[in-house]
Amino acid sequence: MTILIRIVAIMVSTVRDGTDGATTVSSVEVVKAASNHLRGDLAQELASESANVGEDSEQLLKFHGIYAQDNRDVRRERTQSGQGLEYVFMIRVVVPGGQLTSRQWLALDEVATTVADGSIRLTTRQAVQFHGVTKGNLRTLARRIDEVYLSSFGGCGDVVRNVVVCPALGLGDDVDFDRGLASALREAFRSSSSAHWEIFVAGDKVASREEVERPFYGETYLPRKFKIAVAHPHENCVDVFAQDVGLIPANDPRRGPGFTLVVGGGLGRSYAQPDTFAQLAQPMCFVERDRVRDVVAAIVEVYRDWGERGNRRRARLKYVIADGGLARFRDEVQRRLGYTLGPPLELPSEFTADDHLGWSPSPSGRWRLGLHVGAGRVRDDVVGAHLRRALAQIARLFDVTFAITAQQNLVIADVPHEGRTVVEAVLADCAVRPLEVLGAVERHALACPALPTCSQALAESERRLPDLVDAVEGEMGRRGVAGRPVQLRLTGCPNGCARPAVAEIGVVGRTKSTYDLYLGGSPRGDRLARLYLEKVKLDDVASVVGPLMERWGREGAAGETFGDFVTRSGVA
Ligand code: SRM
Ligand code: SF4
Repeated sequence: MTILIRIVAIMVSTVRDGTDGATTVSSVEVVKAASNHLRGDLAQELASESANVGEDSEQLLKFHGIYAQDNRDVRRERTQSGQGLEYVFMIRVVVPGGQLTSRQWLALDEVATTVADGSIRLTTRQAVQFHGVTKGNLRTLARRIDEVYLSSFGGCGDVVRNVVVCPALGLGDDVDFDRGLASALREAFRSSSSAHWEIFVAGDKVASREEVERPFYGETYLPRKFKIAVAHPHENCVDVFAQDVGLIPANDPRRGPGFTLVVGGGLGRSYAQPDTFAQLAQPMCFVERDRVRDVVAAIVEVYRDWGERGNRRRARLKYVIADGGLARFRDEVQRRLGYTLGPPLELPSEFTADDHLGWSPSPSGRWRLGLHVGAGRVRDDVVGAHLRRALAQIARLFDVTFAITAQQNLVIADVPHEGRTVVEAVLADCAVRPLEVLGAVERHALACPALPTCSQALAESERRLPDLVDAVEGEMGRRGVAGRPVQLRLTGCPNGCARPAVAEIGVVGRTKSTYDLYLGGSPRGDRLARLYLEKVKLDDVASVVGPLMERWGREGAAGETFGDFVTRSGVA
């Protein structure tokens, strides 16, 4: 990038905050402004011999759904031996509402073998990640998934991210709900730059593609990421209160079907910055169905203009609302819309969370099977099981829908009645563990990828989850509460990608060998867990929670969850 472009970028990227005062912008803002709608030097850098890309391109790649990483397992020895880092890339494919066809699944399965590390990783936002891709294979991957109408564009970066929808709702269980809402929102908030197509798919410029960015993104896009989820009217498997905007379907007697809109949630924190915190989204208004897109666009615009552009750690919508107040924010959204928003409806009193596992009939007369996927990692040869092979076989046999859940699991939907036994036989043949043998903690446990790929990881996560689950389940057996469901979520740092901040037991990486222990979130996702103990070794987590679980068994009310018990009894 030439010096002149950078200077111009610095000048144009001085933005104004809500108080009309000029702010200094971060270096990422400068890169965005000078990028010619997310192009920068990407084409040249991808064509170069080098195994990695420069810093500016790293930032731009994120908008294309690509993270530049290195294998941290070998970082030290390679650096010591002067070899340099082992550069690999992670690609996050956008899957609105988590739904894929059999054909799309087979394309992902193929890519996992041909250009990635052999695994398909289902994310906590119903997307798909590929790990261990080399720079030279990025275009191959983009082209292959484009053939089945998939893309990683917008999987990361300062844009509206993958829209999450409760799978039951997305698969059409509620007649009042538009099954296509996730895709419609994806389309509405997808960047209109043709940069991704040019650089990764077509390989050259296609004149007919749009060149003007959408008004709500402008030249410098959003201050940071923006997350939207749609809950089921009666259950919260998507963690709707952890989102920038959460939509809870509701029926207003006067205004008809629509959504209670909650706003300003987010779970990431930074140890280095005490003014960062996890925050639940608050109810802001009721929105009629046909106004959803416009209202969300107005919210995104206010965030674009008022959000922090200097300190990226405080650049999320939750801080705009926490600092300026919900009333001021709502007033501004209404002013831009030109009409008054209705007050939010009462949240449903029975708001539970379903994990969508096991067989269930669908209203269309077909069947669904929810499969547990440990930490979302679909691969072969995990303790003798071949889940990836089984899923590919099912995709070849049936025209089904694969619906990824926000718990990193997979629902195989639209299975014909007579196909049930075939699906079961395929799974058994590939030694996929049936639901009945899963432990109560294992069934609900989540873990983020952390080491060796995540550059932000302070500690292990996904790789240590099985040990932690075994230890907690063992402790529960000894404490007389075996088999009772408990939600355990483990992350390698406080960014909170597996949402430990709302878990009954949240274990959050603090140093290489210690974790902070949070207790008291709720399976309904409507309460933050509290810090219980700092710097615990992972091997000690089970023995720390053991005595509390024994008390839960002894003193807890009938049916009371662990998170509710520790909160009610004041333990956490
Ligand atoms: Fe996340 C960054 C993985 C859901 C909060 N997240 C990252 C990165 C990209 C690390 C990085 O910046 O270099 C991780 C990639 C690691 C790797 O090797 O794969 C990463 N996040 C994930 C996934 C794959 C975790 C998973 O186990 O599935 C999830 C992908 C979601 C998707 O498909 O889009 C994922 N991340 C979340 C969630 C949960 C959610 O959205 O429901 C959160 C908490 C909610 C929130 O946003 O507050 C989350 N991730 C973060 C943060 C903190 C953001 C903040 O503003 O506080 C970061 C750090 C950052 O953005 O700089 C981060
Ligand atoms: Fe990486 Fe931290 Fe997210 Fe885990 S929680 S994937 S360690 S950023």
